[in-house]
Amino acid sequence: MTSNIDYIDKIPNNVDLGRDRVLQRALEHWQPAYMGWWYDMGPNESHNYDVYLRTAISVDAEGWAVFDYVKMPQYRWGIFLVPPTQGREVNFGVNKGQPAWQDVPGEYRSMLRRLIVTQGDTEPASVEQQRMLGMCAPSLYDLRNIYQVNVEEGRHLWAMVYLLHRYFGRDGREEAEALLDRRSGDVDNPRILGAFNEPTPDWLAFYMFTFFTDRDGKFQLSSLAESGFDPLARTCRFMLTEEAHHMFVGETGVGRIVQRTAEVMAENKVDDADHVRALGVIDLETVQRYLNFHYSVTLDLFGGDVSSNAASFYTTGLKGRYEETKIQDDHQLTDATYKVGTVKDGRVIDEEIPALNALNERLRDDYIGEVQAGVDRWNKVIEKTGVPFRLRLPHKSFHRQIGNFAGHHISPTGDVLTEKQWNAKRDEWLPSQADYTFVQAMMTGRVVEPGKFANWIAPPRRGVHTQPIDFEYVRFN
Ligand code: BYC
Repeated sequence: MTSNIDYIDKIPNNVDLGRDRVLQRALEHWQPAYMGWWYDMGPNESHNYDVYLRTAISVDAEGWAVFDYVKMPQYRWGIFLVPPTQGREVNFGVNKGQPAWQDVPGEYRSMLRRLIVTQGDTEPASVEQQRMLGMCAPSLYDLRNIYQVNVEEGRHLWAMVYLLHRYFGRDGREEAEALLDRRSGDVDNPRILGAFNEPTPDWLAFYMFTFFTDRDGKFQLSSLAESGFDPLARTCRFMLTEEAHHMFVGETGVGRIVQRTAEVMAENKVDDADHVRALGVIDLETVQRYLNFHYSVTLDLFGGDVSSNAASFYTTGLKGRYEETKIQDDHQLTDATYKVGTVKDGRVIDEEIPALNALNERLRDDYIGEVQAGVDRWNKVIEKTGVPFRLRLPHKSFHRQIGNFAGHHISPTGDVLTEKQWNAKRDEWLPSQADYTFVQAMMTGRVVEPGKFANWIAPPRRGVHTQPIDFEYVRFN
């Protein structure tokens, strides 16, 4: 096991793949199926483009990436784990203090496989959701960024498929094939989790997705990086270094949209949404509705507020809390309690439940803290222009399909309404068909001149890596 990655093998890796011929052959067998999926479901019409991408060359914190032009089908997808930590232990649950597992404990096999499959399923799903967006990119800079995100999601799929092939034998190989068969939004064979079956129809949705939903990725991967199953922990640690860029794309993307809108509003002294739209930018009310949608469907990704699955994942040592080893407590949670929201007598209230059953809610709360900080930064951008509008996170009970709030009709301020009352307000709170039509009408063609940006988005502060903003990030050939 080295930090440097072997690019001589057909499948780049730092796990000495060549030593295990059976595994290597199985993965080489899966590789063409993966490429078939990429050609069918990867970014539309992109296969011959030269894209200025980063590729991992080492798993060291410093110098892990090189930047160069790559045709995406030739991107070197592979298997990269951070090196093992000598003497690492299971750090929580009933097995706390045991040496971390290098193999799958038999009794936890199906639970672990389910976690890995659920994680793996999200990666190709997001590529499928975003596949048409390259056709209406606001600049070459943004186009390159979405492609970077897409190839790295493809690599994250490889990360989970490696674990399935290496540790789960035949059913692992079957699961790896099924990961290429399910399709985002397919009625008969959908992706596993709700948000990954929602369309990502435009660039505002894409930036919201990478800000909100990729950040769920960060928190889930962080919890899995605490796993007592060491290969999972090590692969998730490296995935997290890639994830950071995706959230950067989301935060700066939304930030640049609200900046542009607020600047145009201030310049023209308009605040009414119709007037703002007439100036060719996205009104902040529409941005708020997209925010409400992506935030609420992403909150659902954390699972039920009360979850015996989550308790089992923790007790067994398979999935920890966010930054588990930095928390000062017994790491068993036998007597601890935690507050979760629920609806009682027509009101949202908190109730105290055993902390073990509330682990999804706890992770959701950690996530909400980080998301709020990002929204505050967007508001600073708006504030600087003098425009009084502020973006707000809706109450966490709003528009939920999973957990205690599912089936209730709750407003963004957390008031429980009747279905009729809620429906009457729906289009004020969530993007309507008219909103989608408006946003998409603004994004019909793509901007291909280096250094030029669509009217509805501000340029970024700097380019990619060391390149200027007007660099030719994508060559169409
Ligand atoms: N949609 O006990 P419960 C990422 C199911 S994102 C549909 O409450 P549990 C990325 C659940 O599966 C991170 N179904 O939940 C981002 C269970 O079904 P079964 C992805 C849902 O099990 C952007 C039942 O409801 N990684 O990486 O405690 C781009 C009862 O569930 C949903 C992970 O999620 C939903 N939203 O927790 C690319 C980590 N929620 O088993 C990538 C791995 C729940 O009864 N997954 N259900 O049929 C997990 O840790 C857990 O599976 C979950 C659910 C946290 C997702």
